[in-house]
Amino acid sequence: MQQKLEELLNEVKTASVSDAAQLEEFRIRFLGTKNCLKPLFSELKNVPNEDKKSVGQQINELKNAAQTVFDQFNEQLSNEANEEEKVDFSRPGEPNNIGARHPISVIRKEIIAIFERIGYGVSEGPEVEDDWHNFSALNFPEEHPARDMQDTFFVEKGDKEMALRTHTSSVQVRVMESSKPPIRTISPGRVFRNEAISARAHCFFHQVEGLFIDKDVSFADLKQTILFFAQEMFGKKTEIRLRPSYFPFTEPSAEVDVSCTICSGKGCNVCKYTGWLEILGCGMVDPSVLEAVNIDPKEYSGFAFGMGIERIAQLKYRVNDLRLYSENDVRFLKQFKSAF
Ligand code: 2U9
Repeated sequence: MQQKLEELLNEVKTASVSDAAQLEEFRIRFLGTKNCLKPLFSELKNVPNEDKKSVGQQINELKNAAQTVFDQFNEQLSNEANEEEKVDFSRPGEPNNIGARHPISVIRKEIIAIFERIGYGVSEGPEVEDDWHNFSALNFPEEHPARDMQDTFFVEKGDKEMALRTHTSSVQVRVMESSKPPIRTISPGRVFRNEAISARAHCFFHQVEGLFIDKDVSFADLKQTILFFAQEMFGKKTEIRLRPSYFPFTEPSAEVDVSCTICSGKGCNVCKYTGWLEILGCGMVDPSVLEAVNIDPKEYSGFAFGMGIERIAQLKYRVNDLRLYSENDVRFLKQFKSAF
């Protein structure tokens, strides 16, 4: 027994541990549930009575010595591990992948900035609209196809049937109801149409619509405003042309083209060899729209215009699949670094 104790004490004192596996081996051997000291405690009953006390003490001392040696090695190993984790200040930095604005936001901000320079304010309104603000006040006849389920998303709000707005003109109806002319406002926002999703159509997109109401506002004012916008957006040499069109809320109405931003009007595959690209629709606000919001059309006149932000982005960035704008693929999004 005495000899065994001395051997074990010697083993503890001369133990060398250089990694976590060896430390674990040491722990299991001397401190684990089946450690090598346990049989010594069992053998204690065979030791003569007069020696029991001192042998018991020696086994306990051996156990304490094993614990002390374990603690020392444990601390030594964890210090070494911490040493390895220390920051290496000479390492080159990780690239900082900061985000970029969404192209729709970039163009929206750019359009807003252009119109703010000529005195327009920004107005916003609800995406879920009632029939009056989305259709009736804007002179849509009861049987107009845009009111059809196939073109508009209808939703129920309590016992009221509402629509997801199909244009932001509804916001401008609200502005006309709550303020008096002169009115000069643009309304950016998301609009919804019940269309099958493809490269050229989506069930939602973004618009900026503009409205100018005052005394003696003429078609010439409209044309000059659109020219200013087109040249600010696409460059000073940009030309515009107006083609007659029809909208329920404007009369007369026109669609506006800009000279092709690629070939400057000479003809290329972007403008399909016409030299022109369509950018927006516009017109003089129909007198019945003014009447609907209690503005006297004999005293006031005005013009309005509307454009799709995706369309302007498409022309600026050459992106011709609408779906890319809402898929949130970072490889697409990170290409649009901008001042805005
Ligand atoms: C009020 C009265 C009239 C806004 C207008 C257009 C012509 C137009 C389209 C362009 C592409 C919609 O995004 S698009 O599909 N818009 O052609 N929008 S005039 O007319 C208004 C607005 C408000 C009170």
